Amino acid sequence: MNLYCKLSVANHILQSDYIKVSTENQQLKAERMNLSRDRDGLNWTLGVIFQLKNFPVDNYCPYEDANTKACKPCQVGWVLFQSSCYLFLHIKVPFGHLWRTWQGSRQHCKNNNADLVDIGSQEEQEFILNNTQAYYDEDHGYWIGLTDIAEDGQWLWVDGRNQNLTDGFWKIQPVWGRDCALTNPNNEPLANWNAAPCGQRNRWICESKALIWSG
Ligand SMILES: [Ca+2]
Repeated sequence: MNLYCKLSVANHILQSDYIKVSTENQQLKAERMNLSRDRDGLNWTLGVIFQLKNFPVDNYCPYEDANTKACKPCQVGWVLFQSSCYLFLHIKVPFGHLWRTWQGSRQHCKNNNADLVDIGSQEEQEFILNNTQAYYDEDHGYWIGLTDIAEDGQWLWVDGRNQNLTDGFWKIQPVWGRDCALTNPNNEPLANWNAAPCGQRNRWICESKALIWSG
């Protein structure tokens, strides 16, 4: 074999090696993306668990069959929307209805590793509309995690975020003596937040971070 032939064979081998390596490289890149997505998801889950005092395993990870438990994004009975889980309280008790004050509602959410709902977007407002209904009379609705009880006129969400009266989905300008907000299904869908006396008893909505979220 002359030199040209030898070089040409070597070139062929190198070319096929190159194709093999670059295919493997592509596969590794794809695997790396999958792994980093899984890692982000697990970090999210860990972050949610670290915020809890106790992790209610049976509520989040019920038995799928006799031997296998599988974790779900939300506790049993809660509804998943984007990266959050929601509990809509329409509880009926034997002697009427279980409605609560704003504080009482908030305590119930906290007892369930959640807080009163924080409505941060129009999508979330619409999701909530789809899961609530008018009941009892025009003044009753569902407590949300918004109050100006600390300072009159300074409306804050439960995480401390400020809520302007010109943004959001207010129906009326809140008035003195009405320090807690509810979403009222009797009103216009995108203008249905009312300020109400915190001691009024209403249904309420809890929100917590989903246990599982892939971003
Ligand atoms: Ca929210």
